[in-house]
Amino acid sequence: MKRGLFFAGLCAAVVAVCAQAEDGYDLWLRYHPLEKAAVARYRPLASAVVVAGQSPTAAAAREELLRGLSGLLGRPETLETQFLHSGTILVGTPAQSPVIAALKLPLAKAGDEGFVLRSATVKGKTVTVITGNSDVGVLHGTFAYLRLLQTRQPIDHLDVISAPKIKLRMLDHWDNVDRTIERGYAGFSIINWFELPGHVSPQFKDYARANASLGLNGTVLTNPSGTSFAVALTEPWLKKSAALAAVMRPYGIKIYLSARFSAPMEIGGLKTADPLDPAVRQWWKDKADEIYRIIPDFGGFLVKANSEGQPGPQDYGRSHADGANMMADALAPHGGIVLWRAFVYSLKPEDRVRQAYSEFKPYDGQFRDNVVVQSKNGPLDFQPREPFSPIFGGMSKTSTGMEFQITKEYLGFEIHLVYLGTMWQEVLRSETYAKGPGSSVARVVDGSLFDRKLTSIAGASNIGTARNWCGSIFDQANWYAFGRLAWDPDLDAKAIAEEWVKMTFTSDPAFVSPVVAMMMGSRETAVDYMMPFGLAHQMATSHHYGPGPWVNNAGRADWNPVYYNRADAGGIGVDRTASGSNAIEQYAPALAKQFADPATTPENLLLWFHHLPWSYRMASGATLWDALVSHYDGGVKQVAVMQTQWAALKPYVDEERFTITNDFLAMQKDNAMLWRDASIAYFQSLSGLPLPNGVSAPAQPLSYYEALRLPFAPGSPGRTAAPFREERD
Ligand code: GCW
Repeated sequence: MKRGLFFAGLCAAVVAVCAQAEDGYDLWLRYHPLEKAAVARYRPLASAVVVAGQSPTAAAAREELLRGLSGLLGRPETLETQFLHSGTILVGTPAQSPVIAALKLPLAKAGDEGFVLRSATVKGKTVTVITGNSDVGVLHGTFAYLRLLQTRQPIDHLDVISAPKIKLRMLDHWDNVDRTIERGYAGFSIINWFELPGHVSPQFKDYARANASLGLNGTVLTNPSGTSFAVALTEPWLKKSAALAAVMRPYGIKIYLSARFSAPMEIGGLKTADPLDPAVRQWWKDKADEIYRIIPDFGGFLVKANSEGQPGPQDYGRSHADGANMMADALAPHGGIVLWRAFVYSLKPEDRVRQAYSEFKPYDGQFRDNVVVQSKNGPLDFQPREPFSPIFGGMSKTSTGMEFQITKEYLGFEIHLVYLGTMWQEVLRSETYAKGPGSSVARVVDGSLFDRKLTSIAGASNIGTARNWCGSIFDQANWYAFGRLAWDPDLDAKAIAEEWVKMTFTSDPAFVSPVVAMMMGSRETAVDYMMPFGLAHQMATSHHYGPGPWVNNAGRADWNPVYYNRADAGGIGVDRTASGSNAIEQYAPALAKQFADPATTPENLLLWFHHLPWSYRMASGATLWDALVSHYDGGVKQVAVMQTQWAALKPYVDEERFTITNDFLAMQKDNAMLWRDASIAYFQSLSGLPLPNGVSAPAQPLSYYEALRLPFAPGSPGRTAAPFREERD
């Protein structure tokens, strides 16, 4: 007896310790017990479960529901339909469950992957129904139902219909086959190619769960850059991918691979990769047939061609359309898709930000139906702030897919706390005016503006072998927000942040509201201390880690910070109006007109579109010089505020997650100061103007910052792994 008590006490102590030590592995699917009041409210409505389906996907839904309910409320009974009682959750499609079918729920609106959640009365019993037209819809509904509990929403009168607005919702891995990750800041690739296909790490199932919980339905396993990934298209490697596909399949997620344009030469022994050469076309057809024999539900190819040194159709005098269509023809018989990236640039005299549109617009309408032209959100390169790319709205006869960067290459890696939901919302809600007002980027991407059936959104992943997946806890929010916006690009970034905070930490309002406030302001804060007013590409060196607005690479007179800021004694910014590169002409006339005049250009993009004197008067009445310096300084002050806010929240967070965030905020503060001081030191050396009141001079002379060689951030072995690295930045 005594011994029993001792053990009980020991276990309780261990549980208490374990409960505190959270390493972040569980992401937003923690399912920790809810507080008593919530359990009392929910448990009577969620005390038993009937899952009708038998498929692996239905099994995944059952497993998740039991796991979630057991954790949140206490284990439910699992029942057969005939015994259902009040408080039962009925799960399945109408085809599987006559009881659900009899309710005649409005499933038409749920589509192939959506769901209906409904409170109903069956045989006099109060039940909750989780249903969809497919098992995968039911699975998505299951996650959505659990999210309601995790975020403390009412569940007694449920009447939810939800369907994804975008067809392909993709997580793109820039993972190299040697497991390094290009622009990865969270360790190595979670895909262990060496162990595949013999062993699939259990982490992969958790990866599938996390993605399915957001409704993502595709993942590109390999980096579209570099040389090594062609090997992934050979038979032994396809078998490795097939093993991963088997784990992803029950979760409604297809796998895609990057296709290296020169693969017919590298792994096929051909002398050319010319897309109009019959032997090359046949090679891709045969390759597609082979892939589908091994992975019957293979999604398709992601292609980076004629960009940053990658091979492509232009090597043979052919167009992007020729290249994309060749692959599309090979995949079409199998239902496969080509995601052809519009991120192209080569050493041409044309303004760098004009190039993607210039190269693609002439081919509008010439791409096959199974081709998506996938553009980054902005015309340049995932900078802290860019206007939206004119590809969106500018190509009405092409499926133009959105590509966001979840991994924070230009926004402080795993170190800086920067919530990207607000940035993506800003892009998605931008007006293209392609068909007048109401033509937002979201309406282009969801296909409704130009009536496109094939629609797509992709995020360059931020995950790796770090125990917390993303390198930092707050970067999990970016994976989460991307997935939620992929499902519904009209969701509100603040609402998404609130959900994530509640699911990841606690629903205590004393914690939720300050943390959400921190997140909501965080991107603007980073913009302020790094690149205010539409400045872009001001990073020092190839690691992109710190400031270098003075960098003007010898021998590379373009595409460096000086090229992008054009600062001199007279002023700063790039003239992209008719008197400059005229990049504004790529936008709809209403926008081009707005961007033509500094007075009507949004202030946060002022220097993107205009070269202005330091004395230019901002709307506030301050000079551009004073306003610029104040923004740099304000950004640093805001990081200090975030530090204080976080420190005050210690009582609400476990030690481990508190500490990593606290440490990173301190590093962010140092880094923000460096950005501010170096930028001010350089620009002041040009403007010769005094600093505005309240801003102190940079701690060091300009020469100090110029000479500084920043160490690489930890935990990012892949950062230098890709070839062409030095040529690319
Ligand atoms: O921003 C740049 C990155 C490259 C990346 C490229 C791209 C995959 O620095 O690392 O390569 O974008 O999107 O193709």
